[in-house]
Amino acid sequence: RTLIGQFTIGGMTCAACVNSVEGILRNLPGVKKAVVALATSLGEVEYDPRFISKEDIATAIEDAGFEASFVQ
Ligand code: 9UX
Repeated sequence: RTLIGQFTIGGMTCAACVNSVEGILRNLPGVKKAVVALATSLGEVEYDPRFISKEDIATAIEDAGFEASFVQ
């Protein structure tokens, strides 16, 4: 199973922030793909809901010092 989660990510100010958030996301269990865009503050994550929830993905972003909210 694969779901797509879209997040608005606050607090990213440079390209290294983007790499950092992508790295965090890609290392989470159940995350198959993660793309983060600095210009739009958007992150799109493909994940398997058997291993991780949208809420847990947002919490991981916040634990890294950024703000995360769900799109839609
Ligand atoms: Mo850039 Mo981001 O110098 O956590 S890495 S602001």
